[in-house]
Amino acid sequence: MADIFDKIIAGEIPSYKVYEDDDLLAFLDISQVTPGHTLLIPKKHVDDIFAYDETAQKVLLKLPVLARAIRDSDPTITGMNISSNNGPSAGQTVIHSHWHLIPRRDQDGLND
Ligand code: DGP
Repeated sequence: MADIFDKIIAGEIPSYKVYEDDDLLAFLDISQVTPGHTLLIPKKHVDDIFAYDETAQKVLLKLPVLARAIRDSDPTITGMNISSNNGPSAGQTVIHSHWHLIPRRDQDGLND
């Protein structure tokens, strides 16, 4: 059964796309923890990191490239939280593997 991210990939649900190639898609998270909060996903449906194959693993090489591009797009971004919840017991709510890239700014106060 198609999950919500499959529908975003298919264009059946609108999203603000940040990056796309044959295997990967990045788009803004609907609930922005901070401005620019982005999700990076493999287009091929894999539930979680435990199911990664060679195609899904391309996400892992794209993470630092995308992180740098997001940071470089906004001079106020000075850090970034990057994480992935794997399995409902870990807080995963959409069962299609995804990585959160959450820009951080000095004003967020995490280094106070
Ligand atoms: P997680 O809790 O790690 O499974 O994160 C799922 C994320 O997916 C959550 O931060 C909100 C986001 N999300 C859920 N539905 C949609 C949607 O329809 N569009 C977008 N852009 N993001 C969504």
